[in-house]
Amino acid sequence: MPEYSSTFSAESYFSTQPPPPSLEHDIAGVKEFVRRQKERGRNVVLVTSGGTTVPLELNVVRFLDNFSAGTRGATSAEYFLKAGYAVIFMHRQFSLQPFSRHYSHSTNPFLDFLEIELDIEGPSASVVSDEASAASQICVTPNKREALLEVLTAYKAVHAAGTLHTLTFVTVNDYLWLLRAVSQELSVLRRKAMYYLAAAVSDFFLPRQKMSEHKIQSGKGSLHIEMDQVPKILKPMVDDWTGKDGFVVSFKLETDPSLLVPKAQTSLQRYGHQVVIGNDLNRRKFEVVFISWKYALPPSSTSDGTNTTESNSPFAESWLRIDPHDHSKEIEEKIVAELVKKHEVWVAGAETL
Ligand code: PAZ
Repeated sequence: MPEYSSTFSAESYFSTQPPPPSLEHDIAGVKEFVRRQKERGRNVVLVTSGGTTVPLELNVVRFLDNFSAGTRGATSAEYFLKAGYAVIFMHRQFSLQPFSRHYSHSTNPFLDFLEIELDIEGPSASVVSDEASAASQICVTPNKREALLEVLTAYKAVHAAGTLHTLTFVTVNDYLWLLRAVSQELSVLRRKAMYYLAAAVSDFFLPRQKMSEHKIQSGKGSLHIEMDQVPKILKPMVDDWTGKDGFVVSFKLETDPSLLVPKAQTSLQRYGHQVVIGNDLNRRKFEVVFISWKYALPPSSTSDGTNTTESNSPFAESWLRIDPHDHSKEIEEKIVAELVKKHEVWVAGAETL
């Protein structure tokens, strides 16, 4: 491997940091999935979801994590499936997944709505014995049946259609290697591929060459760790890995609301993709902002997109909102509906959205 340097371009990252051991196997599965969807003429969306970790040791005991439960990704994946897309769901191991997210162990544990119904021919219901459990059946609590049936029907239909392919990552290194390889596989679909990057990706990491092999010992007082910047991969993703044809949607998470729109605009300008969805940490479940291009393809002029007045700004800004108190609605339904419309225009080959 080439020598390690402390600033990483995407290229130097991949030539100095090792791929995850499962990469080849994972990509063989993706290749086959994409081939089948291409044969059927389906649009395919890659949804990334959940947070990446940064291990501090090679034999990892401690790691830094990025905030994300995986709600945005798992919920959006369901709406994309409903809209007829095939979905590659690339998520952080053990974060929420489409369909099973409705029965998360912490918010809606499934054991709580299952009931044991004892066989009337069997032993008395008041006696819990091995014999009784052998003669009993498991039933769903009546008032939970309708919702479960709806989720289960959609889940079984997706399985039967073979339109959902799941991949997992844990570390930021797993994520970067997978993202590159999956994007390259998906690029054969040209404009029919969408990339929906909702995962919360670490900005800093410890290169393998700097990591301690064993658990960092605590006897020496405070701990000082200098981390390197994770390379900005959106540019190579847009220009190279997806062959410039993919419809790329990235997310921008901020906690200072005044930064949301300018940071999303800067990101769109810098990477030249199609849409940035901005969300504020505390309002993300009921409000997001779409930043896209107002006129045509990203301007390739010398303008850096700053110092523009509202009327000559190249950016379109549109807010999507739902009622924060109405828990029967999910903002991802609106996000996905809006993206499907924009993607249709993109697939048709138009230069404008
Ligand atoms: O997974 P979740 O629903 O808890 O959170 C979703 C999110 C806020 C991580 C996502 O919408 C997002 O903004 N992802 C990009 C984060 C970033 O700027 O790195």
